[in-house]
Amino acid sequence: MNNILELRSDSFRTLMAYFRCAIMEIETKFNVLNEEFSLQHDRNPIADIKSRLKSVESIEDKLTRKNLPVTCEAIEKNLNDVAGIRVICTFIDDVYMLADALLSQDDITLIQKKDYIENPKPNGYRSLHLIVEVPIFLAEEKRFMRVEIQLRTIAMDFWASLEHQLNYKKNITNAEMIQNELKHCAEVNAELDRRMSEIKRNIAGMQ
Ligand code: 0O2
Repeated sequence: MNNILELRSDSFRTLMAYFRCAIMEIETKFNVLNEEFSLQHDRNPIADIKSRLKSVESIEDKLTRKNLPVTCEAIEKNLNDVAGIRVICTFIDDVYMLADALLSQDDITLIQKKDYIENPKPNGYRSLHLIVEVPIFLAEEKRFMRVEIQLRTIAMDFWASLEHQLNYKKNITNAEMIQNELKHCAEVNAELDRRMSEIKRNIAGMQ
């Protein structure tokens, strides 16, 4: 079959449905953890969960960029971010608590971890990225699907969303001043996260 046409085929639609199921599985796991934590601690560690399936155009672009054939097989083997979930947390501690709780579940396999909170990107980007494999249970089979999870605080999400709109992958030339300003904002943001965590700890100590 013509490579590009394969992305219009039934098998492609089925594969995308499997990725949607994987998103549902992971979202449910985070919702359960949020519920349990809020019962125990009277606050929600998760402020918001956003999910997205990579668009056909982005899938095609990414495969082509990587010199891979535009096929379902290549997607399953090589693309880790077709199913993406972003978990927006209240405090930095919540990011690691939720990541640890998810990764300790016996049906979750960690494929890759990138800690851009511990080691921010040179532009100031901060988030914890996990690639995990989760099983989805179909009528007659169990399939393991990969999902990219980005965990970050509200402050990190605020910065990343604005930076994405303004700058990310836009190849702005002569923009040293803008890059420096964005990096400075990321550092102010990180300080804000630290101070809010400190306030949380102080309040907890008073109770
Ligand atoms: P979009 O438009 O958000 O979908 P790979 O995914 O393997 O090709 P990489 O760069 O090794 O590439 O993956 P990494 O570092 O885990 O980053 C993947 C995703 O993190 C990006 O997805 C962005 O969503 C986010 N991200 C990474 N760096 C930045 C950054 O500097 N600024 C912002 N705002 N977001 C970032 P996509 O598919 O590249 O983009």
